[in-house]
Amino acid sequence: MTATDGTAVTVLGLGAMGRALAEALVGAGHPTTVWNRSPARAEALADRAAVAGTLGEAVSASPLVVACLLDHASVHETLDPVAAQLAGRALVNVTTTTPEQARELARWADGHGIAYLDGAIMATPPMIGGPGSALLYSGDDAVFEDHRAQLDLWGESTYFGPDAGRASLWDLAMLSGMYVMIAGFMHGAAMVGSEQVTAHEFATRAAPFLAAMTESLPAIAQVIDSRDYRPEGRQSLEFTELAHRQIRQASVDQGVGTEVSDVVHDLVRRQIAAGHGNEASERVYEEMRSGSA
Ligand code: FVH
Repeated sequence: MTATDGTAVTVLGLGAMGRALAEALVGAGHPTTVWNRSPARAEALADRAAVAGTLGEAVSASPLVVACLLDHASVHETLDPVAAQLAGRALVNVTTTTPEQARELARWADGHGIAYLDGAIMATPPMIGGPGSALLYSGDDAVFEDHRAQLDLWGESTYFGPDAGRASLWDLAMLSGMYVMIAGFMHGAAMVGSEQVTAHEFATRAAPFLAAMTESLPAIAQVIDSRDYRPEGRQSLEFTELAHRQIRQASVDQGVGTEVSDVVHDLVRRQIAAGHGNEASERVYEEMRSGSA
């Protein structure tokens, strides 16, 4: 157990993630109070944490209250009835929300005299407190500074500024990259799977290839940030379009769905139709920024 400043912390929501957060606090010696809508999940921690009998007791037990619930609606459902008890306390909400939902919660908290820090967890529950666990925060900077020691127990903490929506925006942007990449992997697995190749076998080759491809993200970013889509040596939209046509034809021939690659193919074709065929494939970014995608 690490020596702590003894700050008491309350954790609301003991799903897979909330429990991991609470266990990290308990393990570091913080007096921890827990509450969960269905009491059985809280009772499982009774030997190490104080189990609050009511939500009001939970909130009143600590200067720092952490909410780790399902979604924005469940946060309001939980916190609205105890807004008065939360007044004067620090609320860190690590529930996944959209940026606008986070900003709405910040305004709600401000209206009730609650210091609000929004958080986004870039980790799975087993990763909490270990290497690779990163948490993004935005909102009240004093909450971030005053409770940095507690927040750092969960992973590397980064503060993105006073706009409470910022951490959520980064969170969902990174999740978009992850989900689309994994969908592309699954499409590839389905292609070779049509010839009895296991997904495992495909993964042994796809993982190092995709890892090598991610090394090119800074170079891609440089083209996008410069807004100069005619640098030497970049793959053109015309070339990328041909590759997508071939991916599509091969998928159809193998009896595999084309939905995932069709999305990218469409974006490429729209930029070509707008007269940019000879420009770098990074121009797809402009298609997305235009909001027409
Ligand atoms: N698990 C993960 O890998 C991800 C990693 C990235 C961040 N997320 C977000 O963390 C939030 C909680 O996720 P979780 O994994 O703990 O989720 P569950 O295990 O499903 O637990 C959900 C808890 O929320 C409680 N809850 C649901 N609805 C309500 C409600 N209307 N009022 C009060 N509490 C509610 C639920 O309670 P119960 O069902 O046990 O009674 C759980 O405590 C989430 O935003 C992820 O996106 C995790």
